[in-house]
Amino acid sequence: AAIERTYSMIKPDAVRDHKVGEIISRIERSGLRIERMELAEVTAEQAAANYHHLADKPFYENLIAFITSGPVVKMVISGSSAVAKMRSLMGATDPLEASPGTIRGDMALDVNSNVIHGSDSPENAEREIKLFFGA
Ligand code: DAT
Ligand code: MG
Repeated sequence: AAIERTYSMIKPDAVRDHKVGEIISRIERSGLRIERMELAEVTAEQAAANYHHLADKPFYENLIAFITSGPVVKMVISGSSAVAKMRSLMGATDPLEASPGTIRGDMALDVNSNVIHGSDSPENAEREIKLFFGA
């Protein structure tokens, strides 16, 4: 499979709850490579751009408030089929539906604070890497 890049970030809930090390360990154990990593706060502009597809949802305001509520760990991750591989490590969006053994299945309880973000396509990955790390 093709070597590709994806964008991922450990969300503010997981940073607050001291889960960064465990999540990074899971990513590294999977064979994916962390190319870049930075602790930073998501700006209002970045949050709006990252979640533009959800702007009409009732939970949108909460989602923006949550993702800007404290530092996140931003990462560029690379490897064979990195986009799909990260999505598989993360598990389903709603932790109640995420399988045991996935990051969300093991570490999150609630769709409002589901521990980690990962791009959903190679095109979105490149767009999100630019959005969060610059050109
Ligand atoms: P994912 O994060 O798995 O890519 P998404 O892009 O559909 O999922 O949604 C982005 C985030 O929005 C998700 O991580 C949590 C929040 N979200 C999605 N659906 C939700 C819902 N039904 N209720 C509350 N928050 C939701
Ligand atoms: Mg998404």
